[in-house]
Amino acid sequence: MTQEFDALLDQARRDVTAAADARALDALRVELLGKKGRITELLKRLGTLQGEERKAYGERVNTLKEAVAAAIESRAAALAEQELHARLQSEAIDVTLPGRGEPTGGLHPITRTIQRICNLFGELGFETVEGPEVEDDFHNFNALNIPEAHPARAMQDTFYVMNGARLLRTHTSPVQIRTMQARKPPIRIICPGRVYRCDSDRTHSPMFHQVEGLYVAERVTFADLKYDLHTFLSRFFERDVEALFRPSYFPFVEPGADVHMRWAQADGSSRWLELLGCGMVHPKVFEAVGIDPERYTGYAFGMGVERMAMLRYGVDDLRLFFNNDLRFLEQFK
Ligand code: 2NL
Repeated sequence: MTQEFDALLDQARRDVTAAADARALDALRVELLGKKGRITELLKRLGTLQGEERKAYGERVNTLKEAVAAAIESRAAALAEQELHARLQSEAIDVTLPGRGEPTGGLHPITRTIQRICNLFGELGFETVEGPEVEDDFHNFNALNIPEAHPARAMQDTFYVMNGARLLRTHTSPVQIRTMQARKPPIRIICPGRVYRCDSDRTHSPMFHQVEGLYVAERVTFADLKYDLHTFLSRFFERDVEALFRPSYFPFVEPGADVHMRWAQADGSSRWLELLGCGMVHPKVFEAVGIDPERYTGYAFGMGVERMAMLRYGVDDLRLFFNNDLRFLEQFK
């Protein structure tokens, strides 16, 4: 009898120690101490015994049962401890590690170029003014002395909306027209924004950006225009730009000019690069907005933002600005 108990306790201890996890240990608990467990079966034998024999047997079975229960409890505690340790290991957080940080956004190179242009003209006393992108004939064409037959007015060149009653502005000049209508000189403004032309190929986008400038006051001269544009260009390109003013025609200025700058070539030579258009505001434009051309003069200029951005950043394909490819855009952060 004692031998049987000792063997059972021995085996039970070995099994309990070998239980790899809580589930295996639980199965052992049922097998040994459960309703139909081996020790429970031993206890049932009590009913067949009497007197001293029964008492001695009962004590031994109880001792056995407690020893098995103690082995199970101690193994359970060890397993719990093990599990806690494993969790502490796997869920450990090193609070001394540096943060991962958030991905940062950045301004589009066209936006950055517009801001740069407006800031530089701001240093020359210009105020930034914006206006509507959907315009009417008067502000976009008539007030600018653009004749009815001018090709810019044709359907192929301009996006008309509302059966021709409105159009998408083809330049930002209407903002200057509206400002001249609303204010009295002196006026010194810079007008950035989106403009639209019915044009789409390798070098033309139907939507692009322009910055136009206007300075109206008494005795504004072409010398002011040359000085201000030369100053701007030198600051924009961060070097002493050599500029060339070549006569050119725009209906809204007289005289008019294209501005070129000397551009170094890879082979050491240089060539003239056209950058922008400019001129003295045409008297017809002043008349259209109610400014006396006998008292006031003014200069105006206009430049394409994409072109300025391409030159500054060395971008060779206009379409890169509109593809929204992050591999391109992330280089400007
Ligand atoms: C170009 C040429 C130019 C203007 C824009 C202008 C505006 C008013 C009156 C007179 Cl309200 N002129 N703007 C003048 C000359 C040239 O732009 O090639 N732009 C990309």
